[in-house]
Amino acid sequence: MSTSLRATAFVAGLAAFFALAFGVGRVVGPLDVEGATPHDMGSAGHDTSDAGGHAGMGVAAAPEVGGLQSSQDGYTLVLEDQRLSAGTRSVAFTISGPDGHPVTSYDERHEKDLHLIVVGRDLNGFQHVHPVLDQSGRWSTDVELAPGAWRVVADFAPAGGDPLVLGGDLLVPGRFAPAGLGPDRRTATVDGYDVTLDGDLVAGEESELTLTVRKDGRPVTDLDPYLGAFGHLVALRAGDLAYLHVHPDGGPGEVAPGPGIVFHAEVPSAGAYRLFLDFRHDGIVRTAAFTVRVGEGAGHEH
Ligand SMILES: [Cu+2]
Repeated sequence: MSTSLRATAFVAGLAAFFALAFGVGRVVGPLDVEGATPHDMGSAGHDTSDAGGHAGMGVAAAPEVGGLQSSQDGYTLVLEDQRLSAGTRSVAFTISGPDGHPVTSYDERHEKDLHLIVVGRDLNGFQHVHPVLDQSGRWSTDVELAPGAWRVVADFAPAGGDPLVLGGDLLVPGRFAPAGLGPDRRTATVDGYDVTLDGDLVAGEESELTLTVRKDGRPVTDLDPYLGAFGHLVALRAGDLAYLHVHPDGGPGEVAPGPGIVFHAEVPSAGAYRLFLDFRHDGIVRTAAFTVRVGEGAGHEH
């Protein structure tokens, strides 16, 4: 191949890569979030503070998803570096407010002022971390980065304001072989724990999911509370990484500490989703990952 041909192929390859990394989100999801700002998914479907809610409305209101844009309602996620090298790296950012200055005051939700999800665009490498805020409004935390395109999703509520979920891209140079989504996966094994997902997600409808934790084949009945719940479930839609954060029915003291953790979740559309369950046992937080495809309409089965 001549040099110019090679350059052309390289540019075409780059263009394809960027189309994949940045374009897909804009064309895949017919996601109308107008009038439906992403709310705290902890109360998915039960939020009565929002006049009208989304249940029982004549027009199907968009389920609450977030993370698709870097700026909303005057608040902007500003990543200090949009390119970082691979390895254990400090990711730093600010949330700039309507006055243009970094927000320094937040309302705590689930025991933290801000929840940060860092995940590969291919839905691998999921990390749910809690950055540290300094007096200037700068957040920072260490994350593990492999080469590829990453998504950074910040879930927070500015003091006195509505909850927001903002997302930004982070690029890590190097040799990158994107992993395929793979087949549906309803059982995950992590550090000797088997976690099973029961229940079906239905597009545009709330449905019940039960995640059951076993260790060495025996049900775990003494899960530790983690950030005010026995489990935290994040769902990300393949293709654009639309984000849903779901919390269980009832907290510690209200429901049994395992083996089953019951969630109510609503996904905005048909398609493939990866679900990540964070749970804590014997003092250690672990993450179980599942892959679920959601069909059009109700009761889809494979
Ligand atoms: Cu969190």
